[in-house]
Amino acid sequence: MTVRGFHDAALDAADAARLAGRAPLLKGAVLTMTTLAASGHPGGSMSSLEIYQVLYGYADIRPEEPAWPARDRVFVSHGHTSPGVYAALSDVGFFELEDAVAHFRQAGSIFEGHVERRVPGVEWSSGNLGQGLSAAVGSALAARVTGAGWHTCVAMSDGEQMKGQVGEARRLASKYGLSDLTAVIDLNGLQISGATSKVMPVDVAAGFLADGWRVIEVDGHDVAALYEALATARADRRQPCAVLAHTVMGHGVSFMEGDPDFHGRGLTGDEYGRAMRELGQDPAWLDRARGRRPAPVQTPAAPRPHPVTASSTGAPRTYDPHADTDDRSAWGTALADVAAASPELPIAVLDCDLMISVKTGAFADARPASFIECGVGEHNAATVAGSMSVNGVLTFWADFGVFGADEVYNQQRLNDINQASPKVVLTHCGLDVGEDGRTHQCIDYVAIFRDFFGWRLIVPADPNQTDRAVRAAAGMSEAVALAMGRSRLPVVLDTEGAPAFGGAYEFTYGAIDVVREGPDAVVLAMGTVAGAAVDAADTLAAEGIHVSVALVSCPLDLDEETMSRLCVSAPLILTVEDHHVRSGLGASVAEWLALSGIAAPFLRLGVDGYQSSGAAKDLLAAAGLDVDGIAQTLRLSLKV
Ligand SMILES: Cc1ncc(C[n+]2csc(CCOP(=O)(O)OP(=O)(O)O)c2C)c(N)n1
Repeated sequence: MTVRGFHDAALDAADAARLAGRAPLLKGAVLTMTTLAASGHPGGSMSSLEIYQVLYGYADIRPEEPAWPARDRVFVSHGHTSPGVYAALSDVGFFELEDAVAHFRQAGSIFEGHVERRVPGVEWSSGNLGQGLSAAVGSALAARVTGAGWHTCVAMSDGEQMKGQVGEARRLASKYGLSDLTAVIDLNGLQISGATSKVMPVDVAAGFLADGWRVIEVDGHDVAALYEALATARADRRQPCAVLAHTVMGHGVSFMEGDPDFHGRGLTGDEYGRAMRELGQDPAWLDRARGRRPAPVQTPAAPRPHPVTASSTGAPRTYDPHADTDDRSAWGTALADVAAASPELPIAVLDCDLMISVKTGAFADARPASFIECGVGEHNAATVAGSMSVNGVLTFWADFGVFGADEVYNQQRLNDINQASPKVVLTHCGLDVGEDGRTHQCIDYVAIFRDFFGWRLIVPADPNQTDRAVRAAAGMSEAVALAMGRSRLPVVLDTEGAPAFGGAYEFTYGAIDVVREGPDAVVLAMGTVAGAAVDAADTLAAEGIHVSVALVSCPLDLDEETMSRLCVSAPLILTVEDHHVRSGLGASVAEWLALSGIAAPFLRLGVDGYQSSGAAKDLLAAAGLDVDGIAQTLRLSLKV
């Protein structure tokens, strides 16, 4: 019997015969579940079926312990072939086949139309084509950073080879010599609109070869050949390998073979009967499965390992009022401190050719093996970060806001769906980007992260709060985005003239920090313009106008108690932010007021259009977001 781990050079003949003998049953399961659900993707599931049989049959995984930490990682990038994945996983014992067949694509079931991480054996939810290789690269990098010995495999389709992110991932794998990584590509030559060669010609082998991979071509329905290719790939210690598996869409059923119509539809009753008879399977399976569908799903969702977090993060630093520094530098320094305080902790920092601007150089110098330069490949970097975070590494990625958030919205969304916990540090947010102009002004980061369910967003007010927030984020098990501008900022001072966020201050997620108290108005300010809001309040105080200033660092989770205390009887509420005025802090506060039934006079100061190139101080002044502008808005609104 062939043992798990692809250590034998060839598949035992009895094993090969057993797998080949099971394939028609598993293809019958694919047809039964897609016919019962009247939707799904049988064609690709059948072309990939033997690939899944061999991967799940011989990777070093434990069906009885799906989260075994040392397991090989098997990723599936073309998540629409979930029927094939579920059939093959059940066949090695991850769950009962009938459960998946009966509950495929049923509301509330874990057996979704695209593979989902809640299904035991599934490493990564996919369905947005082109991201799976990046997830696998993240896993292979995580094995390296943690010193673990697992091998990573990823199954992909030929259609998704058109995506640019695949090229980004190939190059990163090759650059870092990830020989513990194998991709298997189902080359069935078809996709939704017909022949892949007509939809968009791609020379798959040439692409992998050009990027430094080894390429092995096999018949993707020959389990012995697939096994041998995967064993060869695994034994290769020099480079990552791509196994190009030549397959047939709808394999096993004559009228389905080679017909792209079966990419994405279930069979009619008549077609189902004919197909099952060809496969030697019982067409009565459909009615049996239908009978079971109203019963609850039996398979428990897979356990999720707790992500790695830092418990010691070093002594916080306090920047004094004359520090003349920026949040970016405070972040980079705090990161280096966290790494120094936890020398044994697996930490990685990803960069996309902006190390100098995003201030990760000190970490790169201290931990060069954990500093991963992804080049101009943000889509890949976003997914790599997510995957590393679920594979035992505290993972940071620092980039400009427009590239770490706007550019990669869908990758961050998929990280959310996967409950990954990367820490993404977004610099150059708002108008505060230097003189780069509107293409670089990330004025929508609150809006972006508002759309997700698991992400936390932190927008610190000054370098001291940045320092504390970075250390706190390193200890959080959630995905965290930290957003900041580029400029040097004033240190926010308390009423005694001491740093408001220095000394013993500790960052608490969701807290609102009230740094000035006054009865005439409430100013809720965020991020880059927090210091200006405080100075505006101090200017007005000298004129006899006393306003409260509350600094909101967590615009997606407003502290109820503080909001109520400040807003219930406020004569005027003003939000101030270097962000799109419709979708940032002002939107959060408007929503909070409406949901709380508070009808207070309410104004929003923010960015109401893309701005030109120019110094941040000039752009912010033009938007009324400097000290004078904020003070004047308050004077006019209070009619004094
Ligand atoms: C990023 C992205 N774009 C578009 C789609 C819609 N879509 C689903 S499958 C598919 C292509 C199918 O071709 P292939 O991946 O080769 O799968 P096969 O037909 O062989 O099953 C497309 C365009 C998607 N899922 N993800």
